[in-house]
Amino acid sequence: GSRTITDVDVVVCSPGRNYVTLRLGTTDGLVGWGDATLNGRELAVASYLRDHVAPLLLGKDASRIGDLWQYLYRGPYWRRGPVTMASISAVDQALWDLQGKAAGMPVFQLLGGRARERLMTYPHATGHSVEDAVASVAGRLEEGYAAVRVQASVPGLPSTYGVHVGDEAYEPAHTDLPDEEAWSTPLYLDFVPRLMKRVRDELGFGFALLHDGHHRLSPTEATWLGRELEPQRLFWLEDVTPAEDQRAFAPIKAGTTTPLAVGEVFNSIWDCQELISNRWIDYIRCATTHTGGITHMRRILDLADLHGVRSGCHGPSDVSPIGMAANVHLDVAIPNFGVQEFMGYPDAAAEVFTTSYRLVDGHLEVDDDVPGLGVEVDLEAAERYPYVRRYLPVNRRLDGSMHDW
Ligand code: GCO
Ligand code: MG
Repeated sequence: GSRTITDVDVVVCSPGRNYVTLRLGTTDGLVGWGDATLNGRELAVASYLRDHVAPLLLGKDASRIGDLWQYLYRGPYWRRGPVTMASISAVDQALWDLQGKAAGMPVFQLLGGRARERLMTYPHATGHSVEDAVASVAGRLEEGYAAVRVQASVPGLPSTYGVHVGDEAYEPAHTDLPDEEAWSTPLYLDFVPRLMKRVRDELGFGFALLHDGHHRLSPTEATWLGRELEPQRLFWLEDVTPAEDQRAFAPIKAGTTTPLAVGEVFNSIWDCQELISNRWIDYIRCATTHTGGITHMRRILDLADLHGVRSGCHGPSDVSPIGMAANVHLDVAIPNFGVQEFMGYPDAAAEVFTTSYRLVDGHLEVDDDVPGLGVEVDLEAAERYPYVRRYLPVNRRLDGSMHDW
């Protein structure tokens, strides 16, 4: 018979960092989970779900995933945007989770079945000096990773985004009000080629090396950096310039053979349509949590495959283990998988979320026999970790004006 949605709950918890979790219950007693975490703006999504989406879902047939997606996308008149699309993502993930549980199959089976045994996965290596950063990469390689992203403090700047603070592990949003970071393009451009050369000189070319520019360069500066980095044969150079200006990537692509990755702040296929169809990028970085869920990510990844673009789903600690599971189920099934980012999670997150994917020798693997997305959520544990206000930093140039990041 049909499976009707009987309850909709939104849980915001903070086991080490904030997560927005959607729970859907159905008449057949199944529970589906979805992730709607939007770093630094969590409560806006929680309200969108609670106040505007929950009333629409009650009584709906949970098996009609595609139709419910259209209902939530076309229905409100107002389309796209991170809050709307993260909310739709959570519903869509929860519906795929329910569909898998009803079928007794992991979601990747519903997506066409397994295409690979394990996923090349990259963690972050960071350092306050070049030596620290090289040592950090070496440590990651010893853990078994075949790919590593490296960021290090830019000499002459008081702090650099993407690098751990003190002894704490790097966590994007870690302050009650936005941290004010400082930026200098000349200092950055002077430093990064030296950093990457040292990594290759000391550790060789036997692994995929990645770097994230966090949207801070102009197209001309980005092209220069891409060229300087060509001898280090990067796996990718990420987010070189703010990508709402898709056409800015045409000259960069034409000017360097360093592969380009973009997309973690995108929320729909329309944000990357030109980037992909013109082949201006090599990897698409969208996260299932921010891009309308599995239903819409599949379209983006199919468009990408058609144009020789591979996946590199966003996987920082601010995508919850549910959203990571959604990435992982897509990753194992699609033909054009590239790499999966995995930052790991704060220890307390494991009290709330248990997953059927796991890290083995630096590669993510997912079980064959756990139905749905394979994530279980302990709501009592979640209650022990109430929401904590956290902001991402802002980025200012040395003259005090705001810069992109
Ligand atoms: C990445 C990202 C993160 C983001 C963070 C913002 O590549 O993992 O750039 O470091 O800055 O997810 O919320
Ligand atoms: Mg990034």
